[in-house]
Amino acid sequence: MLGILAAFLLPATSADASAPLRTHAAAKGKFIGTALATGPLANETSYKNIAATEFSQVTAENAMKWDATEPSQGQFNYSGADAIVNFATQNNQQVHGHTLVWHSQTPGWVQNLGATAMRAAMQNHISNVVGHFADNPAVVSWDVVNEVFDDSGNLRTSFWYNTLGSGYIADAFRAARAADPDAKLCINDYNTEGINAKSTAIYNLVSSLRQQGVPIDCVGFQSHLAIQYGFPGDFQQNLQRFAALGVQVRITELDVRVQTPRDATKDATQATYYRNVVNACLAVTACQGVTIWGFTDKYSWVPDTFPGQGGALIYNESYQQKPSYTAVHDALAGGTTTDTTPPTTPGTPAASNITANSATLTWAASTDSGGSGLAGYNVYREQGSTDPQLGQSTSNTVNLTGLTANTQYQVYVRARDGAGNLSGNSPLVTFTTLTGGGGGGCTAAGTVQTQWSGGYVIQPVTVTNTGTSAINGWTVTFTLPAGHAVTGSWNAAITVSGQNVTARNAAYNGTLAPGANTSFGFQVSRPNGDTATPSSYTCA
Ligand code: 9MR
Repeated sequence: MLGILAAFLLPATSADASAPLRTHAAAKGKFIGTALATGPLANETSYKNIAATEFSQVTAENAMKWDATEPSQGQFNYSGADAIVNFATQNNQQVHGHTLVWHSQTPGWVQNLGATAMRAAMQNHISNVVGHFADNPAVVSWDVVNEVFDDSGNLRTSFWYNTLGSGYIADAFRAARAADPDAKLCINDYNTEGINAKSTAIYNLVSSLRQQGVPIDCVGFQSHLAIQYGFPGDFQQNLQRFAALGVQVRITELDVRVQTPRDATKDATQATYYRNVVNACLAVTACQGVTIWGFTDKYSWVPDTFPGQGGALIYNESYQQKPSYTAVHDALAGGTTTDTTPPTTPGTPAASNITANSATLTWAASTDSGGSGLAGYNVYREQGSTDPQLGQSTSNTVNLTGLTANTQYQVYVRARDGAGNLSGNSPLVTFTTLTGGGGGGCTAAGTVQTQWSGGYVIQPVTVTNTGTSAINGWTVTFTLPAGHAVTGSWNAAITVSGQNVTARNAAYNGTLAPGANTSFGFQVSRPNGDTATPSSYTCA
């Protein structure tokens, strides 16, 4: 009765705002989940209450892994797994099975098998574990394979791969489908939130498996993030490209660690990461929901694995809600209003560490007030009608690579927010990459042609290609003695910074065949009576 009265008397928004995460998630057609540990689930009332009230989905943090379910060959133990599935059933939650085939937490007896026996053991394990839950409506999906790629996008050389070759992946999916034709079957990995070599390798694998008719339905993005590494600004775009393959996607193990101790600033940054992840999932129809890897900082894998880091979850050690909880809550509860306010324009980039094919740019950071938060920066080359993108970054610095040697670049930066709004263009920075050296390098030597009390002429400075292939552009650097100043030059473009002089080829003498040479010259003024001249020349 009281409840009915309260619902009647309170304004709808207030009742709505105090609703748990799962209520808001359900209204958006998504799940909000947590990993569960069996110890506190059995022993701690606060843990149990929050797990039941706030979440509509659970994943066993460890209880369904191979070392828990089949510690000895053929001896299956479902005590922990059943405890979690029963809890989920009582609380009307769905369960994601984690995980069937992984290189970690797999007993030694599996790892030591030969190929035929290992394949049979894998199929038997999948068939037993998935079969055990196949008729349970709470268990709706499985991580069939976990972390099968390394960070470069090559298949991980685990004992699975080393013994069975890449075919174990398709075999595992087929075995899982046979054991439960209704469960959604997933591949799961970390460091795959943004578009990168590893996520692209998974994308290609999923695409190829589906073309071959291998039953794979879903891709999990673990999302173990850290505020010091920046937010992957292309997360939503990445989810979307997988969705276009026809698979479901899900955030499977979200946490956002900080360097401990926590403070209000770190908490606020962390909260934007949580909000951005939830918003990315909300924006992608194929995203089923978000699972957080635990909910209280009292129980988290982070401090053990990353000493000095922690505070990664949405409740503190005393089960109090953190700003990250509010961020998840508000993102799930948010209306359909979208952020249309772009971030502020970044400052003028400064170029440093310039080589023949790379350069570092740094600029004054942007801010974002539109709600979705600053996601990162895109870096473009000014080239007229279409400006190609040279790189992107999640912080206010980028290392551009793959540049062309001895080439002038005019570059600007635009900030990007979580909703994809782009800021205005920063002012341009202009820099010129160094000469490549043509596969062997070059030398430069200068001769004093004439000198007088107040100056001298260096002619020629001979530039020789000492390499084995042609040079397309050269750069000679040298140092002027104190008080000396260049007053003229020919056959090279000279720039001076303090006492450092850079001479680049003119348009007509940059190409040198192996062994060929060319020359330039310059004139310098110096204090009366000074007899010094530059002592050496460096060619690149
Ligand atoms: O959180 C899990 C921790 O309790 C275990 O000790 C650890 C063992 O490898 O696994 C942790 O969970 C991992 C998950 O199963 C797969 N992705 C990475 C997770 C964090 O390491």
